[in-house]
Amino acid sequence: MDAEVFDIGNTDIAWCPGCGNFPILKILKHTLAELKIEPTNLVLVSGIGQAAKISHYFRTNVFNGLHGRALPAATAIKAANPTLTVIAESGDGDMYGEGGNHFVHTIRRNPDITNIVHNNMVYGLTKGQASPTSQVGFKTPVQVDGVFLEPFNPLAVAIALDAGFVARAFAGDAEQTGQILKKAVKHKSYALVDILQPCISFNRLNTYQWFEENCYYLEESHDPSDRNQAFKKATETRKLPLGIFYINSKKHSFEENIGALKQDKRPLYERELNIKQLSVLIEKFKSTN
Ligand SMILES: Cc1ncc(C[n+]2csc(CCOP(=O)(O)OP(=O)(O)O)c2C)c(N)n1
Ligand code: SF4
Ligand SMILES: [Mg+2]
Repeated sequence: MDAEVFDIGNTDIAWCPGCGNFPILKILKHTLAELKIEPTNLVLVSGIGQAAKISHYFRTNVFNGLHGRALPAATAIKAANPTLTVIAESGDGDMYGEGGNHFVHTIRRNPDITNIVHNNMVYGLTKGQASPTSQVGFKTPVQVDGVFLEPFNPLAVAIALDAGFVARAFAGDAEQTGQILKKAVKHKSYALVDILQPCISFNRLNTYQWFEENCYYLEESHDPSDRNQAFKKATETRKLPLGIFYINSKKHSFEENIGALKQDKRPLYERELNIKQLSVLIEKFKSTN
C-alpha cells in the first residue's frame, strides 16, 4: 500500500517550515501504509495545539476535539467499533497537561489504542510558554527566569501504571521511529509513543542538534518485559534513552473486559436498536424515581 493514500491533496499546512511535526506526519503515513491499514479503517483523534493539527492533514476518519480530551474520545470510538485502528495524537501540553487526568486513567482502562505524543517540550501554538515537559532553566516570555519545576516524566508514569507498551522516539530518526510506531500500532492494548520533536520557533534549547547530542538508543540487552529495568531507564535524565522501554502483553484490553463486547463482538453500528427494551428500562427508571 502506498503512503499517498493518506494525503489530503493541495492544502496549506500551518506548521513552520522545518518543524518536527512534518517528519512525524510522514513517518506515520508510511508506517500505516506498511501495516496495510486502510484510511477507511483508521480513526485519528486529536485535541488542540500544533501537533493536534495532524488530524487536519490526514485523509482518514478524524475527530478533532477539545483541549486535552483526545483520549476519552479515542477510548469510546474503539469501544463502539473495535474493528477500527484508533490513534490518539497530540502535543505534550495537550496530553500531559490539560489532558493529564485522562492520560492516567486511559492507561488504567487500557483500551487498544495508540497514543502518539509530539513532545516538543513547549506550548507551540500559544507561542512558547513552558509545557509540563519543559526542562528546568528553559526561559520563555512567561517563565522569564527559567522554568524551576521538574519536568513531568510520561514514561515513568506509564510504566508505574503498568501500561501495555511504553516507548520514546525522536522525530529526526525516521527509520527507528517508524519501527517503534509499527510495533506500537500492532500492540493489542494501550501503547504510548512519546516522540521528541523540535519546535524551531519557540524552543531554542531543545533543537535537532540538542536531541542528537542528548539522546541514545537503549542497549540491545534491554529487556522490555523487565518493568524495574524499564522504570530505571525511564528515570534517566542526564541523557534521554530512546526505544521500547516496556511491554506487557498479558493485560486484557478495555474492549476485552467490557460486558457489552463480551456478549456480542459486533460493533454498535451493526446491532439493531432494541427500542422496546430501551422503553422498558426508561419506564422502570421513571417508576423508581
Ligand atoms: C481549555 C483551554 N486552555 C488553553 C487553551 C490554549 N491552548 C491552545 S493550544 C495550547 C498548548 C498546546 O501545547 P501542546 O499540546 O504542547 O501542542 P504544540 O502546540 O506544542 O504542538 C494551549 C495552552 C485552549 N485552547 N483551551
Ligand atoms: S510553532 Fe513550533 S510546533 Fe508550531 S509549527 Fe512552528 S515549529 Fe512547529
Ligand atoms: Mg508542545
